Amino acid sequence: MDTKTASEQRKFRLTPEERSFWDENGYFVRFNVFTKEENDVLRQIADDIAVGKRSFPTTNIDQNALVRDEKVEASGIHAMHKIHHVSCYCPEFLDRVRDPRLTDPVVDLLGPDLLGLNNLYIWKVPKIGLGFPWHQDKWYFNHQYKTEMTVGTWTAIDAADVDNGCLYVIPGSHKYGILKHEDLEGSQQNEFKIAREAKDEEGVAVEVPLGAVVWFNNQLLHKSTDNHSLRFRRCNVAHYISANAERIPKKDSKNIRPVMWVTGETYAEKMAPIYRDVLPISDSD
Ligand SMILES: O=C(O)CCC(=O)C(=O)O
Repeated sequence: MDTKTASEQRKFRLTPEERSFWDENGYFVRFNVFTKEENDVLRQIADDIAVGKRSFPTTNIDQNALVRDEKVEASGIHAMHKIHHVSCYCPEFLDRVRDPRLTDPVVDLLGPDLLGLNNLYIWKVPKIGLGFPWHQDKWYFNHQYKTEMTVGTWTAIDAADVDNGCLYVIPGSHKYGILKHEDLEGSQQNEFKIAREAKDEEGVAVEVPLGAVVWFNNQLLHKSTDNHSLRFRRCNVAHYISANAERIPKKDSKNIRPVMWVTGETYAEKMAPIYRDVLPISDSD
């Protein structure tokens, strides 16, 4: 498929049906967006990072919490949970973030000037892969940026279903406002907090074949369950923000998260620094 379209063509833009589903529910899904071969390129890079064949900042690598807490033994890929800010260090992931099949609908939602925020690759390995609690990604972004809406895309590297830990969403919860998020206890991935007010019975499983993409409003309540199957459930998550958004100044400049240019104009005074190319990996990373 020729995906290198001129940006003004925008052949993957939102349909009116998707737009009204989005407005009502806070997400929508497309099937067959990426081929297995295209996703295999990302999978191979992530696996190479997991086994140390490709360098990546160790601060951006999260082990499975059960392995970390020595509750189960696993190594290599099977000890992985996720890596984050991947598109800041791997050109193939940066290309994916800028792929019009992901960005055309985002331009319809956020406008023509887009920046890429966090970018994750999640393994959720067979049997021990852990889920994520109910949360709203915007709770996290609100500590870093001032803006009305940000948009996430969730690409299925493998088919995802209730057995291997697919996403669950609460349709319409993007209209709830931002709920309180609290710490988790136990062997969990402790980088995530839980929105305890979310009602589990309102959750809808989003089962998808590999290559499908879920676009979601970052205020949408979502979670995922543990992987009880013998299959992997891998995904790539890319978050977008309008370049018109403003960064909230941080005292500690070392902890400023990198923001990647995606498309359109930039407003450096609001968001500096903005990167156009992948960053070098230093020895201290
Ligand atoms: O892929 C998953 O299991 C959940 C990911 C998620 O909730 C997130 O990235 O915010």
